[in-house]
Amino acid sequence: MKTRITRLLDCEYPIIQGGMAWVAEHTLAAAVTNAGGVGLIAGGNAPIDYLRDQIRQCRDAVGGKTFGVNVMLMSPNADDLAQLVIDEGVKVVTTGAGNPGKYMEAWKNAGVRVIPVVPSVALAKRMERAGADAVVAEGTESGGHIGENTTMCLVPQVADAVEIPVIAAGGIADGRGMAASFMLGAEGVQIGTRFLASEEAQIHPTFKELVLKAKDTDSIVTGRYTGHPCRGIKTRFAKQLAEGEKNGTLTPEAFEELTVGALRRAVVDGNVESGSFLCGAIAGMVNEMKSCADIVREINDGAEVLLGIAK
Ligand code: TUI
Repeated sequence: MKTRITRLLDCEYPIIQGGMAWVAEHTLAAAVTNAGGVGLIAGGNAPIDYLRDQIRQCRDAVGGKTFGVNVMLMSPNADDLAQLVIDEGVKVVTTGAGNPGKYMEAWKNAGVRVIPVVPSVALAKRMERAGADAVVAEGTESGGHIGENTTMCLVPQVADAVEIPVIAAGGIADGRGMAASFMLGAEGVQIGTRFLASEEAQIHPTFKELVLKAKDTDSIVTGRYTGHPCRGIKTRFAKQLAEGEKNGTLTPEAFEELTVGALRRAVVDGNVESGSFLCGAIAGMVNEMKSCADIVREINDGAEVLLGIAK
């Protein structure tokens, strides 16, 4: 399938991988890129030397094919990572959790394709004016830090509001979700949760088990009162956070303290007592481990059949 996204990113399929902190390292990113999509290395809060090494290992593994970096704008390392992607000649950057306006000029001058992730029409329009090449319209079904609008409502409104191509995200894990996104005006999809249950994802087996076993009702949003709502698997720990938030026994400060380092505890340690297993609401539909190549091909081929453009 060819769209403005496959042309912009020089890839076979208009499928990009979500920039999941701690999860999206070079092995996963390279696997998605080598499958014909666009893999991303997530900056998260990681140190710059580590990320430089990740970028180089990914580049070595993909033989000239396109991969990118996700810059989490709340990270204290965001300025340094913004420069690193330029220094390393990374071709694609997505951003999350903020407005990347201050980096836009430097990235554009360096020829980087800039794709901000946005939770609203207003931010999509602002990003287009600032020179973004495309936007990811991310619905509240997504894992991690989320806005309030749903994918179904957000994608068509963003597609109507901007001229640049729109990539849909949030709740997409098969060909039906991709085809539906295209019907809403998207020209690509960003997928995170489906890749958690991939053979190449270098995450703790407990995390994969939680995703594979999740039902439709097994995700929960916590932290709305901190200003940074996050969706993840409804573990006992997540339920305790939600309860403390609701009944007032956990102050926002105490909440932040409990969740510092919680992504690492989930992804690296598989710690269900105090880890935050961020993932999207579509986890209930992810029931089988597969290779990234199979995931990308099946989603794309499924969408092509539904859209009536299969060869
Ligand atoms: O960024 C994400 N997902 C994330 S980031 C993350 S790490 C984190 N952990 C705890 C608290 C905060 C971050 C885990 N998952 N997705 C993209 C996304 N961007 N979702 C929402 C936004 C967003 C929100 C506000 C983008 C822009 C924005 O703009 C505010 C402004 O400055 O105008």
